[in-house]
Amino acid sequence: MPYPAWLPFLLETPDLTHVSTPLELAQKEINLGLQALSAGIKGKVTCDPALPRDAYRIVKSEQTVQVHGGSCGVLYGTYEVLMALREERDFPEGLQTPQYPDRMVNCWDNMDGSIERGYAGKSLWFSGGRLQYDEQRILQLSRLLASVGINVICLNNVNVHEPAQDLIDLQLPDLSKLAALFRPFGIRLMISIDFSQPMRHDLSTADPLSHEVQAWWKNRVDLVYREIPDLYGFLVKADSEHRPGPFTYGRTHAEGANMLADALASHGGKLVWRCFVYNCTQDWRDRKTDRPCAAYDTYQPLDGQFRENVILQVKHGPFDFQVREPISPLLLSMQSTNLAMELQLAQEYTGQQIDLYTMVPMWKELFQVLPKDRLCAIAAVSNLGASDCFTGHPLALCNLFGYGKIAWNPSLASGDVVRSFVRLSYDFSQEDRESLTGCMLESRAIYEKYTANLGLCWMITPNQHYGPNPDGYEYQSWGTYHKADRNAVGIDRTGSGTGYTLQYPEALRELYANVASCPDELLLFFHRLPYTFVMRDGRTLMQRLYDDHFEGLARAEQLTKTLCALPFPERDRQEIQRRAALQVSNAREWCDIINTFFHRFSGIPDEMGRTIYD
Ligand code: GCW
Repeated sequence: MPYPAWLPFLLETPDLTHVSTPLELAQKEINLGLQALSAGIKGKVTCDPALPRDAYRIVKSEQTVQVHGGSCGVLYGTYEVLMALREERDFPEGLQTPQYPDRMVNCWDNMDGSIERGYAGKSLWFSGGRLQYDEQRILQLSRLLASVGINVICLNNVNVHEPAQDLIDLQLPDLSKLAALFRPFGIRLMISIDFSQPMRHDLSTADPLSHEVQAWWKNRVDLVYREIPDLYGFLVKADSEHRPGPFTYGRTHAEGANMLADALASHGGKLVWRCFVYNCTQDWRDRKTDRPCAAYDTYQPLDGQFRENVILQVKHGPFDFQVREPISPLLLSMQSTNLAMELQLAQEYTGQQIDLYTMVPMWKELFQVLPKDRLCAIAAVSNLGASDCFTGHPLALCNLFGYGKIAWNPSLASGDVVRSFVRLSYDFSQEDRESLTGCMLESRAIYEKYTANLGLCWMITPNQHYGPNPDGYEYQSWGTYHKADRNAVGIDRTGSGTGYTLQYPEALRELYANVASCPDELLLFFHRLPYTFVMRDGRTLMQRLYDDHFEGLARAEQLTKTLCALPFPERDRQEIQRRAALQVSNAREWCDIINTFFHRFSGIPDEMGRTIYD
């Protein structure tokens, strides 16, 4: 079933026969779009090879709107024209260029059709061990991605299980066909590879310093580029959560990444190397190892040793996409290495596309501390799947939309991005639009309050990662502890504790290390504090834990009431209402279980006398 998402006025898919470039596509799209919008003006698209690839300029006269752009900018400018008309706003003035040249989506799709941490149905392109897809849906998806400037898609899971290892061996012709579908949209494919791949081809080692291994990769890459000359490159998860990597051979990650980068270099390919490396077999009794320190400890000493076509991809926080984490200090410390920041659109720890959770305000916090020019690229784990609306929850589409917008221009205000999404997606009155925008903008703060607030992380049900289980990860090997006892909770990560704060540049180090200046939202991430600790607002820590949870639940109930009263089209209404009801019961479980958990430890009653189940 076609689902136009935020482009409902573009129901008709352009005829792609004979279309192979973004310029040809843009010329079709502008005519289709202006007609659909009954804009009463003509459109003209021209490509100016002197402009940067993604740049465009929109020039409007009485009867025409012209888009001048670089080879992909023509298409971005075209979608901008159509969306601005639909939103009844002005066209942007002057030359528009993106902040980051490479704006990537990483899909964790497995070849059996399942998606690791996928909450929107099956894979859109894998099934039964091979590539298999509905062309129309791929075109629809490409259009969505291109309309917000996303230009790279990694098709397969970073955990490269069998048979995905065959992708670059046996399935090249099929990959090449899929690449051709994405190409007119300016979207390039990327493939996740397994570091030990040569060993499936009769080599006895995958040592990056072995000449035989280097030659094997060079040869493999040449074959791949013969079929897909514009492949973006390879994505690698190595020495992470039991994946193979250079550590097996006593080599550094610079040696591992550079070997692959050298094989890709002559084709202009990039090697994207993930920095999600930590000890996942930690003994919970070990109080010295502190997982958030791991990425910096591994990679910072290697700064400057990576080839020019290597990009280190770093998760935005030092743990793993919790509802609130401080920015990864690795992102602030690598001066001479190409960096990409990794976000997660899939709501693994943030409500699994059941609970409403709009991420743009959370990302904006990162850009407040991250100098914009630190990154050369940006990546996000996909929230897509074969559900009708692509993201399971129709409003989770806003995270894909917002990601593209923010990746293009991180200075955009959260409210403007969400308002655009709402305006494009629904024919609502202004009052209803504002009310939906309000719900979406406060959704993250609400979720944080009823789940693990004040910088507490990992109180989630193990493996599944939905719903509360405050001690679920406490005695496991993943390095994810809160250490709650009858007096106190949290971990001292300052210089006198695990030393994690020492990884930050001075200003942030001071801010976080000092209890008096550490933001409330991160207090228990950085400090171990007694329940009787008096917070800035005069309440005790214990009271804040109770108050936030009751407030989070009450606001979740209100939020879902507001949502359910909005006149969504039938297509979305049922899904939104069903998920809203589940969100309220999830919020209630979280509120009651976390409050009971702390009450049992501390024995401190709620000052307001509300019910805490014991
Ligand atoms: O948090 C973990 C997820 C894994 C994921 C891993 C990663 C793809 O639970 O499912 O594996 O992060 O980012 O590599």
